[in-house]
Amino acid sequence: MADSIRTTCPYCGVGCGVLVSKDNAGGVVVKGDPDHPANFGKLCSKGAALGDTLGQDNRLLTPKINHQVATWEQASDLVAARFKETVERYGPDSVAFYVSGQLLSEDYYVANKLIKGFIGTANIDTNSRLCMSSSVAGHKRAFGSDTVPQTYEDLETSDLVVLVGSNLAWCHPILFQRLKAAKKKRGTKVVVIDPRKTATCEIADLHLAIKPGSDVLLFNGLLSYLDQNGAKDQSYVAAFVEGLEETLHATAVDILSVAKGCDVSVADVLAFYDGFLKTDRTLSVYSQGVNQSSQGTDKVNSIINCHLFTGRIGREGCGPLSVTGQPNAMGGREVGGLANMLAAHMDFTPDDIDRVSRFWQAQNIAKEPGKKALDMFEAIHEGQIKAVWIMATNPCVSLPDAGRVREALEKCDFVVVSDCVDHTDTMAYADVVLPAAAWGERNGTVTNTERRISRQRAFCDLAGEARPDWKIITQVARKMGFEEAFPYESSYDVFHEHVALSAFENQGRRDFDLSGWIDLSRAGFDEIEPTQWPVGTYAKDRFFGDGRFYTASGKGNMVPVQPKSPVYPVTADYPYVLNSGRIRDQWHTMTRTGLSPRLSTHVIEPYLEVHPEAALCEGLLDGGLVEVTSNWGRAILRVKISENMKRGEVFMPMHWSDENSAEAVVGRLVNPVCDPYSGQPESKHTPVCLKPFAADWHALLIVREKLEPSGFAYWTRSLANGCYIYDVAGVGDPSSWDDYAGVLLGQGEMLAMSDERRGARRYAVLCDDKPLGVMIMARTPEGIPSRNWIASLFAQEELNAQDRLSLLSAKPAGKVAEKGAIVCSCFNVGLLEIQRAIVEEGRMSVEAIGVALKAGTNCGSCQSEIQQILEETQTNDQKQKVA
Ligand SMILES: Nc1nc2c(c(=O)[nH]1)N[C@H]1C(S)=C(S)[C@@H](COP(=O)(O)OP(=O)(O)OC[C@H]3O[C@@H](n4cnc5c(=O)[nH]c(N)nc54)[C@H](O)[C@@H]3O)O[C@H]1N2
Ligand SMILES: Nc1nc2c(c(=O)[nH]1)N[C@H]1C(S)=C(S)[C@@H](COP(=O)(O)OP(=O)(O)OC[C@H]3O[C@@H](n4cnc5c(=O)[nH]c(N)nc54)[C@H](O)[C@@H]3O)O[C@H]1N2
Ligand code: SF4
Ligand SMILES: [Mo]
Repeated sequence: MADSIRTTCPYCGVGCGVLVSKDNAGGVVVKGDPDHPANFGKLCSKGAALGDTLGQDNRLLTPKINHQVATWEQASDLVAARFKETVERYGPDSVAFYVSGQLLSEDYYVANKLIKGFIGTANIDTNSRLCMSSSVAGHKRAFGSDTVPQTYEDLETSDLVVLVGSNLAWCHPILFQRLKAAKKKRGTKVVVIDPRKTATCEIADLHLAIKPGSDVLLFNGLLSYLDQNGAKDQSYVAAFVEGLEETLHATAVDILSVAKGCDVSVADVLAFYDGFLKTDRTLSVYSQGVNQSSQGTDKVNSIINCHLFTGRIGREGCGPLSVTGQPNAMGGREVGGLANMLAAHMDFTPDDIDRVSRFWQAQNIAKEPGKKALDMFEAIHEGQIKAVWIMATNPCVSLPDAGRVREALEKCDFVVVSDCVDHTDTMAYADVVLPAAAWGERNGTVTNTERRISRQRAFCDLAGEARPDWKIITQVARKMGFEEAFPYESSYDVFHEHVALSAFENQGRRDFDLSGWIDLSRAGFDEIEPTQWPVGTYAKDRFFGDGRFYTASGKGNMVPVQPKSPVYPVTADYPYVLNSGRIRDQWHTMTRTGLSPRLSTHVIEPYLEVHPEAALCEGLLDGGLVEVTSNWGRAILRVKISENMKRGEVFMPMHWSDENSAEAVVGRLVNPVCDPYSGQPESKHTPVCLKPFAADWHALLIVREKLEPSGFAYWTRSLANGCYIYDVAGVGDPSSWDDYAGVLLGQGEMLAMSDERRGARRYAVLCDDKPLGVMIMARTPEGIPSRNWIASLFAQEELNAQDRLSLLSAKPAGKVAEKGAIVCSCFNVGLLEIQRAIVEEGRMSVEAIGVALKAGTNCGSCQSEIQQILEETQTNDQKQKVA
């Protein structure tokens, strides 16, 4: 390996550049790339921990047929034969691909070409349907094309940044840091619009905790206010915008109605509207709080309307900016990975179909859009789709009504799953699993939020028999009889064709244009610098500032959108709105971030965040268990009481699966409702009811070897150095606790202790003076001690007498100060340590705490939480002084 390899982070859509080099111990060192224009050398906690995820322990190393090891020859023969047979027997629409924004553009291109061009159906959809499709639909309605007009620099040159439904601090941490730095420098005002108070509110001058789903009303009100106060950009609107009168007429609403409908004060609404009115450089950044809604597309257009009206679009520091989630969500849109797009930003119009079929020399090209994700799985359930190939996504966790998705896959004749790990909830339903190359092994391109194409470059050998996705699909395509159209021997070959298609008969008609790379050599491909498209003759930084849109008339469209009630409103039986989303240190279904002990310390269990009054009303205790039920499914989660929630709304993270918990899959609860234009599911709004989950006992289990948990009413697993930590709870006691502990903890020297009065028991099994397993059982959750010091004993060479005693007394030996929940995962600094630094040492700023504890001084991802701890600790301290 060269001194260091430049590649791109495989997580979020910020698309940070990463430098990978070897260390002296045979491992690798991962650093931010100082020359990458997304991050200039910084990485967030997830990026900084990438090195922890490179091991082969959990990798899928060979193909498997019916869960038995098979050769590539056998597996690809079978996939090709079954898809071919199914198409011959039942027609092309009887098969489907379900793909992902985590594929590289080259993988995506080949999958799209195979199914749309040669199998002859557009039944290919992507998990970006659950992520970005409302933005795509909104953009197309307003601009005539799916174009993101703004760039990251606009975050730094704007005077007002409005964050709508975005928890930027946790989900796009490097953009958050750039914005925070800009705020410090130029005093940028920040407004956060989110029903929850999130870590992002650290930098908010104003937080509008709106009623879930009420965004359209809020932005329609803004448009009316702008109109009444003369904010129309006369010349821009007259020359470049359509739909003005109709939209103003249809959306007119007064501030009082807005305040009432959105459940925020008139003063706050006015403060937001006035700020927007008076600030030319206003940037609206939006994400899943906008997209994942049954009116997601309307929400997008309600925001864009205000920008078109004021001519604040495509200029420095102002415009609408949809931030993408996955590393290659944008690339997927570019190649046409959505069922309703054809390829290279071309649609299912007769001209585009003709153009693409000539380019591909495809006789059998799909003539109309295919099934979108939810409809696709419904068609599988109904038996219309009989063979499906799932690549780089875990729909049994992430799709709404995941119980029904599982039923569908169970019934499906033939299910293929390509993944890089050896176990996922979805894989359990696969007839064939195919081992894909993982991050460090992949070569190709990804496009980030600001349309910047960066290279992913391989820095290690393929694990086992893993292969890059483009190669797997190419092999199957050839075996299906399409050798000539799939001649690719490298990702360069695919990229080259993708570039050529973007340029084919384009002449500036389509925004997506890479024609400047048409003569790029293989070596040139290897050296591509991070570059924003369009690349070539029509290159520009920003779109639409010049008033040229891609609609038929060439004008931008204002769209008359109306607020709507949710399809499933809350009822007396299901009185709370379930919101769901992300936490700082985990990525989606945890197949990769779950492998990092340090990323597992920040949040150790699946939880439900509840407002104190709601908790009181439902009899829920902080740290207890709650059963959450919707019309579609149920979950058991740890209760986290928090003032950050609105009273009627609860929040659960989306990350846990059956792989690492008993019943904490978010998708099982979520209503299968979609936006009518985009088909994007309403993942942020499901009516649920809550009730305390009464367990007879609770236990902390720390074991060296992974357990196959069974018989627990509740369990969840997290990873620590040298051990696995299980939080479990049960209904009914085992006939013998001693025997039970023996089975769970393994063979060795057993230490046991029971506290008959409290009904508590503690066991430790040692082998050669090292702990093999520890179990601490109590009747209530408060009886369970903190895990950090117990887990740390597993990393010790041997246990002394005092350690043994401490295990059984469930108290650390000597005077070990408790850390509390980990806040800074880079330096393993806990809440209690930070509180002590504030109260006992008077460290009164994030910087001062950094100096004392190092917390927040590496990746910076925890700085918002430290700020919140500072505020809360100071308030509590004052309260105590007053009392
Ligand atoms: N740590 C981490 N980062 C990630 C990811 C990850 O898994 N982990 N995933 C990446 C991906 S794929 C994506 S798509 C992005 C998502 O990034 P974000 O969209 O920022 O993240 P979410 O947590 O899904 O949701 C954002 C916010 O929407 C709010 N919200 C809910 N309902 C409403 C509403 O009606 N109106 C408004 N205005 N807000 C509402 C939620 O309370 C939540 O705080 O994150 C990316 N980055
Ligand atoms: N309730 C609720 N549901 C949601 C959301 C929400 O906010 N709330 N958010 C939605 C959003 S925005 C998203 S993006 C989705 C994400 O949901 P998913 O896409 O289902 O989640 P991931 O865990 O990212 O799944 C990616 C899979 O691909 C594998 N993989 C990684 N790299 C590769 C590769 O190179 N090749 C192959 N073949 N496999 C690979 C990983 O091991 C993993 O199993 O969830 C959606 N679902
Ligand atoms: S912000 Fe973090 S997760 Fe996103 S690309 Fe950068 S390092 Fe990766
Ligand atoms: Mo996403």
